[in-house]
Amino acid sequence: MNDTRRAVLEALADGPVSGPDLATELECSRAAVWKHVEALRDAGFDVESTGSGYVLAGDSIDAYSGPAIEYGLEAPFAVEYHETLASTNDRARELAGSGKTDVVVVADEQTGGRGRLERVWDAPAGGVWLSIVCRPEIPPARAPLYTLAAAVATAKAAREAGIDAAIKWPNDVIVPVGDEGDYRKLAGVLTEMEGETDRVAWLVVGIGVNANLEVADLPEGATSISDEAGAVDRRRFVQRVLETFDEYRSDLDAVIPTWRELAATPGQRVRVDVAGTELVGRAVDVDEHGALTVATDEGERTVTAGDCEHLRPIE
Ligand code: BT5
Repeated sequence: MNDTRRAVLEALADGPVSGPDLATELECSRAAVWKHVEALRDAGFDVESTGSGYVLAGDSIDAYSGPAIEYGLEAPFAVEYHETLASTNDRARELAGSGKTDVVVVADEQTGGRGRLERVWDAPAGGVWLSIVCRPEIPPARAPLYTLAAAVATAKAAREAGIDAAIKWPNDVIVPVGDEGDYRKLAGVLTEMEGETDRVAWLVVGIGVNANLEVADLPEGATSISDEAGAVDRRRFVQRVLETFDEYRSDLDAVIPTWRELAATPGQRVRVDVAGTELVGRAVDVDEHGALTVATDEGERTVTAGDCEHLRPIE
């Protein structure tokens, strides 16, 4: 959002304020003020015209749009919002390829959402589907920390929304069901990158959260925020995810300790599918790069990537 529009919005939040007063305060024309007000209305802000001027209606801003997400966001991201997109990761990759950084692509609906290994990700309208473009100065070995930071940020935002969320290695946010290791999937992360052996050029961190969705509209084994805890204010939820992600990407050493606190995987019996081979055992811990150590009958094995399934404990 440009500075004048943000100033108009702030004045409206403290309003009512008249158009001429605002024009004087911001040193612009009354026509310009009117244009900003119309643009804010288009972005979903509920601007009322009263006898004493313009005022933002209500206590909270429940709009879900680029300017609404940027407004009050305490993290340095620009937000590009689309009602519908094939995949926010695809759009974010385009932006990354043209040199952009610290941009977040958000869509209400995705028609070609992707999971890992080209799996389909169901993304109907009402969810939180976003992709963050960043260009960190890190070697590729540190990149998985960004995926873990995204899972940490998502799990924390879900907990703030009243959900008993946990992380399943490496990147799923789940809601445990019972104490036999069962769970439902609330969110997933898909990180894509380009770089050379010693340096990351860009990272696209895609986060998909089943926010305000009916479980019947989701694949089996999935759950949603609205089903677990009631509808969430998606604008605030996205802000919290971005703010927490920003906090951890600026302090990568804090990612693993927090991940451990939120993780459901260590201690579980797991089956990890690593490029076609299966590993079964007890998940022990993650190392400083986010790799999982599994105690198997043949000794400890460390896996850096793969699909992990929590198994029922052996009686
Ligand atoms: C993931 O893949 O969990 C990563 C999902 C990332 C989605 C985000 S949305 C924004 C951005 N743009 C994109 O196009 N993608 C990212 P994976 O671990 O491979 O899990 C995929 C599997 O989860 C599928 O094979 C289904 O079984 C299941 N699944 C599909 N849609 C789901 C949903 N909405 N909720 C829960 N599970 C789902």
